[in-house]
Amino acid sequence: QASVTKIANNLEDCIDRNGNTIIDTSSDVNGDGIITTDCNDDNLPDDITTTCTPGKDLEFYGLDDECILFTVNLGPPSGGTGRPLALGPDPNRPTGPSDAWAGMYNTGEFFRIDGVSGLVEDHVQVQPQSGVNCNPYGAAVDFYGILWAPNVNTPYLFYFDTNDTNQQGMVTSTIGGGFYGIAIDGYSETIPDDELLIQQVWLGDYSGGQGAGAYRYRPVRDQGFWGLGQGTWAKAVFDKDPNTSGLEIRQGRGLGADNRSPTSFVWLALDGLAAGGEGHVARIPIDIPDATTSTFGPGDMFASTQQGMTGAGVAADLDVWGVNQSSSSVVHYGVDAAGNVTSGPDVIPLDDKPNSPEGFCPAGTSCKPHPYTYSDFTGFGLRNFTNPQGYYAWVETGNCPDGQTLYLKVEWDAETPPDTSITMMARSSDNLAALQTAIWTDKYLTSPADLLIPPGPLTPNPTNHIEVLFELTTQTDESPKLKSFNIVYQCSSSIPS
Ligand SMILES: [Ca+2]
Ligand SMILES: [Ca+2]
Ligand SMILES: [Ca+2]
Ligand SMILES: [Ca+2]
Repeated sequence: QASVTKIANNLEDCIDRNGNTIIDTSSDVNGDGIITTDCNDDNLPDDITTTCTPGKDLEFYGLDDECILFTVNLGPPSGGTGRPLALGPDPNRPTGPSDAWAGMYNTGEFFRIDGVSGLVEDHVQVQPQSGVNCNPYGAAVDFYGILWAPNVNTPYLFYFDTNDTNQQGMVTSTIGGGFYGIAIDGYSETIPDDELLIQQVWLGDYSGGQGAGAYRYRPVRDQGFWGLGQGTWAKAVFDKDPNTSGLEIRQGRGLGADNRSPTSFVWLALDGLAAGGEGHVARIPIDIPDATTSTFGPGDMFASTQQGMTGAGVAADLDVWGVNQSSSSVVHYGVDAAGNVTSGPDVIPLDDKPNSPEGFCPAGTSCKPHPYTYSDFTGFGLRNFTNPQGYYAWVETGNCPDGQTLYLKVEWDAETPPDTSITMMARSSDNLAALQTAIWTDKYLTSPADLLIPPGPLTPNPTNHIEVLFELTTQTDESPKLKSFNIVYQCSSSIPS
């Protein structure tokens, strides 16, 4: 059965389930650069009950790991093939975890999984389009809430609106197609006096052989849902690197876009899976010309020394990482502000039993890690393109007698360049613990916000505690600035009647 598992990345988000006051989670206890999964040398992964061989540290907790938050089973009890997974905003929860969209390759179904509870909140059957069944392989959600999902090794790109899931469509590449991984970029266009965020869809080209690369789809964004299928295509291909001993580049796989300026780049994994082939990270400027194929050479290809690169992605510091399925490793490249690769590949092995053969485990096959990703494994796309909002939250407690603080207004001073905005919403509670689950007002668009009238009123009020949440958004390179704010209240007993 297909499933989705959520794993916390920060210790503060993990749960001390066994009550021993510490978070029991896998880590590199002895500092040798790798987490050893088998400290008692029985060729089985350890868990919290494992007694290590003397001199070794327990570094791996398996399913006892207290940073594993939940697992959700999806689809039929057997036979389902879960493939695409993408994160997108929960409109009811502007702060905190995104929701996850998980798709089924063999049926074209998508499930919306709540990022906090793990409950399946929505089930979408993507309908056949023009006689083509949806067999989603990857997925990405864009800024507008559109989920894009290619059929693998075809020219078919499906999409639907996550906010209105009956709105579904498919667009067919006009420039060939053997789609694999998927990414969204931050491309925008200047329409007279206005900046329109377009966000292009990038797809690895799996069709194979020399000349592999990626496809770029540029949807029309100012014509409603219909316009999403009226866009234009381009292709980037890569010539063989003459300095590489391996013979072929083979397939384009996963990719990720950065947000460099003035030129942004997409970073593409070329898997190198031909015998002896070496994987490369390849670089494509996101504004390659429409309706044509742009060819790139060795200067835009960066050798990895590793095999089977399926993922390429951008880190928060704008450095680039490749993930190598065959070699069980990742590679890191230092990249400067202009997009020049300045260091690397730094190879980080993930195989903690390098001296054991591939079949060392009882299963007898595929016992090594073989990491596999072809989408947004760093979260860079989520933070910068899917959900680029910033937030500022503040909790204040009135100094009136218990339950008698009447919150009147929130005033703020801000700079909002064109196509940026700052909105505010508030919630209140008599006790602090309940504030975390209190209901927000709708968004106030301008200062001062009168908390006694719509889009409020704030409820309960009078009360004790208030939380205000400012949301800062931009559709350009410019950012809004919240310079100061003030919460106005009085004690309710002092209201003149
Ligand atoms: Ca614990
Ligand atoms: Ca270690
Ligand atoms: Ca073991
Ligand atoms: Ca949700």
